[in-house]
Amino acid sequence: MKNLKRIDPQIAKLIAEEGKRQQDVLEMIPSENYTSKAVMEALATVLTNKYSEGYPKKRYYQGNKVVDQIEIIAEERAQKLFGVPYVNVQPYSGSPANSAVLMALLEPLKDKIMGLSLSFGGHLTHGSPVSFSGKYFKTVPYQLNKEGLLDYEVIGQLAKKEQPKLIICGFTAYPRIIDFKKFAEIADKIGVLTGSPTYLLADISHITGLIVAGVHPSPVPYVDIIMTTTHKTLRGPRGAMLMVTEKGLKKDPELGEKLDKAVFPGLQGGPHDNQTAAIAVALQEASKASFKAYGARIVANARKLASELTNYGFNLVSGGTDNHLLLIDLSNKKVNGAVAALALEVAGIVVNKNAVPNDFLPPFYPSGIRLGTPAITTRGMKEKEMIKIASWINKAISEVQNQNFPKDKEERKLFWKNFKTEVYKNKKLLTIAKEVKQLTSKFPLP
Ligand code: DSN
Repeated sequence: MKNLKRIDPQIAKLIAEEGKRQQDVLEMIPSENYTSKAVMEALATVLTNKYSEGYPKKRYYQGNKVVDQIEIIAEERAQKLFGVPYVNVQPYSGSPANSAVLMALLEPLKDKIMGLSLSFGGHLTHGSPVSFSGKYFKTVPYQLNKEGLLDYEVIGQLAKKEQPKLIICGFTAYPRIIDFKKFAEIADKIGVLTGSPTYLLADISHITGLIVAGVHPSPVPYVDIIMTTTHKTLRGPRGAMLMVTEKGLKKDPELGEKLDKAVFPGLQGGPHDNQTAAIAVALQEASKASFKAYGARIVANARKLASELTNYGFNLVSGGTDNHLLLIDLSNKKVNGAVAALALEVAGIVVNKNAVPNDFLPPFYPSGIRLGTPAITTRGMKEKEMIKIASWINKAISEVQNQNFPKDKEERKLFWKNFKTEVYKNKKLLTIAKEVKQLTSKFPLP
């Protein structure tokens, strides 16, 4: 970074600070990860200088001979890795990619989307009323059952009644295996009932790496369209891909063209060619045998962490995990997710506050926290470290549990303001942070 240091020392210093933060703490937000140096090298290249509106060999600007090759390589690698006939690697990120699916397939204010409710672990773009997806399309949210699990029977009944044009499966806070076959049966039945296709979209952003590694079933045989971000368990740069399966093409042979048009010119301008190159690199890395071992290790670590935390009396939504993430309902510890997440951050453990199914608390102070193992597994941590991490989490939460969080809005604001000052002085949390730093110093970033 010698040029950056010289030209803009202020930004250079902050980037270095963020690098140190990432090194010193346990990054346990389940949607975060560390890319390889090779991915970052591809990002920081001359490709950022280029405009390439359009698609390979059909551009609106000259000078895309090299970029065409890069984009084709990225597409071909994704086709091979996932076993799909069509890929678009241009979406800037997950939300634009999901928006492109809606734009390609649905008529605004008329057609219905059926996705998991945001408060149960769905995504904003799966039909939440605060997002484009819920404002411009009719939506029918489904929920999880009392155990925090998908109830395919109930979802099927809702689909039959509401007859959505698009069903979305794939979530941001669901710790269990998704049965894509059951979702397909639901969508196919609606198609037969209405005489026009009901599309099934799998948003696999969280679990892509696990699917590639073979530790989560693939949606490819069952769904029509797949959307994935590239920066979570796949460990690439920020970005997203849209894929169409053989089944999707059979349902609608123009699905690929429709998605292409929705991405560009529908929603985006020029693709970020440096990002495309970095996606290609990540896909190459994910095709190696070592990536399979990585995926299996993510799940083994999450399972170990889940069993240790359960032994400490933590209440895991759905009773455990099959994938990379854990959703903890902290109600029995008498602490909310906002207080717990901040205390953990002071202790060097970075998670996010999260609503739990049927949460009685508001989204800013929800009842739970969400944490996961993709990033710490990238650093090489294993079961032994999970045992230690669980004991630190337990100690840190003990420091802040059993507090009476006020119900009154104004009192709550005051409590939160005081807590935000006091928590940084908590000696026990600061001691944990030191111990965390000792551990993380043995596990360098890629
Ligand atoms: N923000 C992502 C997550 O944390 O799951 C979803 O877009």
